[in-house]
Amino acid sequence: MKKGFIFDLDGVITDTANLHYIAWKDLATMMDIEIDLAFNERLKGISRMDSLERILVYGGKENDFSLAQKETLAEEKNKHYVELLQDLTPKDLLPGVTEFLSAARDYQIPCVVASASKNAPFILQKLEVFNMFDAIVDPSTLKKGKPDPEIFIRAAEAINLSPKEAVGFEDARAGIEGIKACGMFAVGVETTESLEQADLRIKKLNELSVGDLLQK
Ligand code: G16
Ligand code: MG
Repeated sequence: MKKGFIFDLDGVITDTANLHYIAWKDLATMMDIEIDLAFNERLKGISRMDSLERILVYGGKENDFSLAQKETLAEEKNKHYVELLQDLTPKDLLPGVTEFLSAARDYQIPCVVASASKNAPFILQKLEVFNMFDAIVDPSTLKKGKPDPEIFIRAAEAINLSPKEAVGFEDARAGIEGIKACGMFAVGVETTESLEQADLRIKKLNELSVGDLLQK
């Protein structure tokens, strides 16, 4: 019997991958690096600084910048990304999310956000679902990013559960790996990536019944 739900944000609650892509692509172009949508898949679920590192390695420029310069570049990308987030509304919630969160509330099942994004609280406010969550893990307090399970362990702790008592929802391979590594039941939301490692694979949250999931 499961007692809590742990949600990734980008790709599960809403899809801001394209906004991340626009902001990264602009920054990469400025550095003479060409990225495409296929490469963007490799940035899903990966923290801001790790994403920048991957872009620099991809462009063969990993030794061209100091840490301070990289921090400035990451800040620039974030400024652009936050500008793009201003237009977000509840219409940008992925199908079935509101219904699923309401059903979880009816069953008195706590919900937590385990996102690599430091913008998660702002995004949840724009989507008008901030109050549907009992906790949001602060990614700046983590030692390691996904695929490390730390964020999912911390999310379960926030609602006084062990990872085995919770269900984790993820759209990225790195996230599914983290969920499985701490013994949590993994629901893979397959948008673009296929998630063979997940215990249950769906396309949209509205395919699931909260009652059935709690029995897993
Ligand atoms: C998201 C995205 C990643 C992004 C990361 C950090 O993670 O999938 O592409 O790099 O957050 O975001 P920010 O720059 O806003 O801190 P998730 O875990 O919600 O899929
Ligand atoms: Mg994601």
